[in-house]
Amino acid sequence: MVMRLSAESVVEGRLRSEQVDQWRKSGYLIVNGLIDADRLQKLAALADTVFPEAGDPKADAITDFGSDGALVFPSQYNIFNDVTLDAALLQAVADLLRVPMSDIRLSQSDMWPKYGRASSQSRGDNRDQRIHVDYPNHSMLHPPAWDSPEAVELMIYYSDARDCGGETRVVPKLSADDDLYRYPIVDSPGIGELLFVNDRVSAESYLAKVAPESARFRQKLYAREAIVDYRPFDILFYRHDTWHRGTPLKVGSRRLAQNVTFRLAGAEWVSTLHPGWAWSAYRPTQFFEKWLARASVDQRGALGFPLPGSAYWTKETVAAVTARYGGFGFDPGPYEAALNS
Ligand SMILES: O=C(O)CCC(=O)C(=O)O
Ligand SMILES: [Fe+2]
Repeated sequence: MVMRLSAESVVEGRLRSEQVDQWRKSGYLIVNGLIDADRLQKLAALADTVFPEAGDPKADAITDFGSDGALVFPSQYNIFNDVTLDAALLQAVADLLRVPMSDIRLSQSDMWPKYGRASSQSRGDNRDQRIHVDYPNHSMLHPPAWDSPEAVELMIYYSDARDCGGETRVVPKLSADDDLYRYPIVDSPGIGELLFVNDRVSAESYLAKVAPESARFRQKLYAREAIVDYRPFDILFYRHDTWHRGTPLKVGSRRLAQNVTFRLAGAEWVSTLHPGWAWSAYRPTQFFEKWLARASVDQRGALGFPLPGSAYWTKETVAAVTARYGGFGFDPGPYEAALNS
């Protein structure tokens, strides 16, 4: 019997210390109730209109992760940005990494659909994924020692596993010297000289030929998988070094989920996965400037906008930044106050 994991609730918007410990020791944590449900409901309704319905021929071309830019940060839709940088979410990430909120930076937010099909189309298909860790496309390096995590990955589910299946599976880390979490983590396609293959059957037959010891090791990972039995608005917190994979959805169904990643401010080798915000600040609608002007100090901080008290802020820079964003409602108050304190 494969173990089914379900969400624990969050009270008063803050993870309990046992929940933080679980993420830090086992590599995953599933919670519900962290982000306001009305907010998530609004975003779910938006995503429903952005992505093709199950059965729409347009869905046929979608066989891998991501929205291809349709719903990534920063978005023309404020609700997407505000869920991405939700205050309770930022606090939870800071709690998991055991750092002040000023030390975390956003490096990914992508909301995407997955569709249920009877068979995988190619080696790159994400229908039935090979067991993997996510660090290779997030980091130029390798995750540091287990006890010093530098990033938090999370997945917000907007669908119900009872309707569409497609449960993510994770391999819980059982102890500090768990064999399945041997270091460095190299037993996966796409690491070192091993070619990237997404589909489970193709990946395992490839590895059986070119890396038989890894292939045998991976059978133990599959044997220890646990199922994330998600409900709408559950959040799976995991890590760049957590073994996990996506599994097939029920044929004819659609799952909506959002992947978000935060890194430590100092971990510059953890890249931002989509184009980021640079070119967004030059759009005719000025959506990014408008959102930034109204964002909270902490939301801006998670993008690297200097916090009150930073050496960047002087009387002159406060005035200059206000000259840029004041017309959109930017309040220089917090930055000014820190100058005078
Ligand atoms: O679809 C899922 O449940 C997991 C996706 C995933 O792990 C990935 O695309 O890297
Ligand atoms: Fe993954």
